[in-house]
Amino acid sequence: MSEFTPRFLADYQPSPYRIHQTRLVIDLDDHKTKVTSQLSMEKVATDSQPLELDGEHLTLVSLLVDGKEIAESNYSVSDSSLVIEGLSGEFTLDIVTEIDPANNTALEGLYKSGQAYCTQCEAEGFRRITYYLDRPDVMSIFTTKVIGDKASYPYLLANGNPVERGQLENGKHFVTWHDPFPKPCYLFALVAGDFDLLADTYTTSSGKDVALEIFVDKGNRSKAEHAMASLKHSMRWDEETFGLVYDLDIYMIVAVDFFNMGAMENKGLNVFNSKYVLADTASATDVDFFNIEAVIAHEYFHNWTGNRITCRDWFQLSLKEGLTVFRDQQFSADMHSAAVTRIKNVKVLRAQQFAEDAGPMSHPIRPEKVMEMNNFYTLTVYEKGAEVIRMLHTLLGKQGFRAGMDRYFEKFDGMAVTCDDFVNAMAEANNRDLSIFKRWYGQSGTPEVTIEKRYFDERLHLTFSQVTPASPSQPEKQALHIPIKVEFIKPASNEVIEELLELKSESETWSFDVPQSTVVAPFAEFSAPVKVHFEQSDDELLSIVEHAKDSFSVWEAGQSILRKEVVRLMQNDNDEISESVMRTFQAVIDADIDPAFKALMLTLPSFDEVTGSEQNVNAQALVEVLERLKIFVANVFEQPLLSLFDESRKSINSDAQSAPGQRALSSVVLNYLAVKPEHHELVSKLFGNADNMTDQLAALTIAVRQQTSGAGTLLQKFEQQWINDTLVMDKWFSVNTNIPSSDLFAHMEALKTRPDFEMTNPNRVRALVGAFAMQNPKQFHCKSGQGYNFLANMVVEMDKLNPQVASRLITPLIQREAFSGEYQKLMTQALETIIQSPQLSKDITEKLNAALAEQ
Ligand code: B3K
Ligand code: ZN
Repeated sequence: MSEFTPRFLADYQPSPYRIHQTRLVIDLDDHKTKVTSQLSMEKVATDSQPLELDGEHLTLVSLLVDGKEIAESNYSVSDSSLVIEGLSGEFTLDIVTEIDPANNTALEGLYKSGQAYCTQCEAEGFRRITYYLDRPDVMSIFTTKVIGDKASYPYLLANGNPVERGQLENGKHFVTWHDPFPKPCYLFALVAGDFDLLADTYTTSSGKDVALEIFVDKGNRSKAEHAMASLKHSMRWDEETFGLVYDLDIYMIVAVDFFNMGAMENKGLNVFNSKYVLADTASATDVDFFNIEAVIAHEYFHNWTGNRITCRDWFQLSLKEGLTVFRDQQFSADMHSAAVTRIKNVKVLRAQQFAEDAGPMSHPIRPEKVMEMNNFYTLTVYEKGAEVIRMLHTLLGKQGFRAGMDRYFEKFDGMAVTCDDFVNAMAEANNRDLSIFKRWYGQSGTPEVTIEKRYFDERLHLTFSQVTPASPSQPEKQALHIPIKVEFIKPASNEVIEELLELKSESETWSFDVPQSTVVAPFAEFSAPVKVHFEQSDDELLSIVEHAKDSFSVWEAGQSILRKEVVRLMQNDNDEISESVMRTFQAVIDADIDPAFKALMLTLPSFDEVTGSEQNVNAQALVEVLERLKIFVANVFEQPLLSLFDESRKSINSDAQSAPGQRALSSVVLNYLAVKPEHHELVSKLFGNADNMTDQLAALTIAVRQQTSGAGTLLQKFEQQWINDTLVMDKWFSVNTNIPSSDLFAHMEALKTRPDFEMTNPNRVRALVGAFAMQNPKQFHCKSGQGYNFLANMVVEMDKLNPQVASRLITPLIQREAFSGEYQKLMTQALETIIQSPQLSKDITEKLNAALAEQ
């Protein structure tokens, strides 16, 4: 099992060799693409280390050093490297390799997505294209000549600017691209295909015209308009917010159907999963529109945070990812409701990152040990990483943060640096000591903060104590620097006072000159990614719901009441639902607030949000309690909910910015009403009248989850309408996995045999397998273990084709910590079946090792 070895951050050594220039000629062919690479190199180390180039799945055709063949005794080739001895000073390598893109189902390196060629090199995919120093601190100037058949591949794209193009024999043509900015090879990209092109221009704040080009499958041009608008908004926002202006003459985005993740920020040539580009109101939901804008922005922002300044080594991934996620979150907050955006970010963090941090793959945002780098593109590195950046923003203020960013670019532009370099720039520019703060980078696990409140001497005394649970690799955890924004709500006047506290030791007490029954709302804006233990009465929480200034605190107080109720009901299953839940719902239904915010306030904590913070959970009991609460709300508030549904439907003006919020509210409300068969007609009506995907999909999902009498017919209608739209059919596959009864398993087996279920397409596999495991807790955690076994089998099948995607799918099976013993046992049994399979990938092996070592 352990033929794979991990790498350690502590072992970092600078590269003994540099690559000044990289000149590539790539002659495309489905099974025999010829890659000619000319590298102008220099040995910078003085010892006798040989040159060890990375290379996988390559056939070496020829090798020249300074134009001459070298003796076979001077080099050796293995399945992961090409090692050359006896090099010194400056020299040139000419390496010719052959690759087989059409059989590349791992979708790393050069591969085919439908009829087009495209690449994915981050983290270590360039080594599947040619032998190279495949590490982010080796930065080189790239010139790339792409050769392909002109009729099949009219567009030949690579990074930078096009400098030459021409005709060749046999119907071939070529385009040569030059990227003037030195970059690591993970940012290399090549695309060849026949596309529709949406073209536009953007004039930067410094007056330069930039060509913007979005390439999509034929017939989809109009579906790229939203992506284009999002790109322009992102460019403007980065100029206004951080003074960052785009640096090349052209910015290209290509949408492909076969892609392992969301998108990739290759310099000047982003490659995107088509899911994050294509949208129109008929086929994409409001959430899709929001996500497209966020991902377009994220990849664009990487041009500075990631590309101009990149990572010294992959352990520093959060340097670019945490920072860029923070930037895209701030952008979304500025473009939409800041409150709603923040709450949605926190929901993801608490439901998913907290579970990761409690599970076997728990790691600091700067990991110390990695076996397969692709396993570390995690919620921890991305989302917790963004929270760490946000804490700096909170501690330093908007201007201080900007000063730190300016310092970071002054010092490190064009370099490959570390997370410490970033924090040092922030500290220097603000003259602050951030040495304790840096511990956030090296310590794993979710810190827990306990708050104690006492009143004496006419002052309120608040004691904050922190502890981060020990983990196998870190038995001793240190105190962290935790910014705590607190709101005090004074009695009678309901006047609100805000304070920012900085907890830097295990425990500290602060005193405040406020009246005795002042209500405390801690962690306003969710000012730190921690779990909070604070005994508060339902009356105090309701007072926060009604009077706090910060919307996050308002939402959080409402959710606390509901979470407490869920936990209580799980322990005492015959109990009545409490008065406080009624009062909370009543207050929210009556409140005159933004519909999108109201929708969030009316949403019960999700299954994952509860398991993200509780232990020893009986999964079926939790499903049942959440269902009971839903029925209770539907019964008690039937009339007000019906009115709310009517009102929100009537007030939708599909052209207005408020439409997504109104639609979200109406579907949250309908989700309650639909527990009563007499309201099923509302569901089919919403489906039948829908002129947009948001309503159509919401109605279909509710129908399937409630198993309304018309659910089957709606599924068929939806399929007939959208059978030719791959992205919409992904939604259809997902909805099918929401069937709450155990008939689901036979149904999923049938879905797998459909000709349009392709195991080689990650979106399709995620739509079926991922959606099942994430969206249907009742069947995933069924007591027969069938849900776990289904996932285990799919992981094994997928691992043979695409390890990276398989390794993501396995997540819900390894995160057993929250569940009670019987569930943990069944999950472990499913994992043990996976380990029986021969030739598991490095990706899956790393996760299984971690998960099974825990037992
Ligand atoms: N940087 C890429 C992620 C690459 C993942 C490789 N397994 C997309 C992003 O974060 O913007
Ligand atoms: Zn990113």
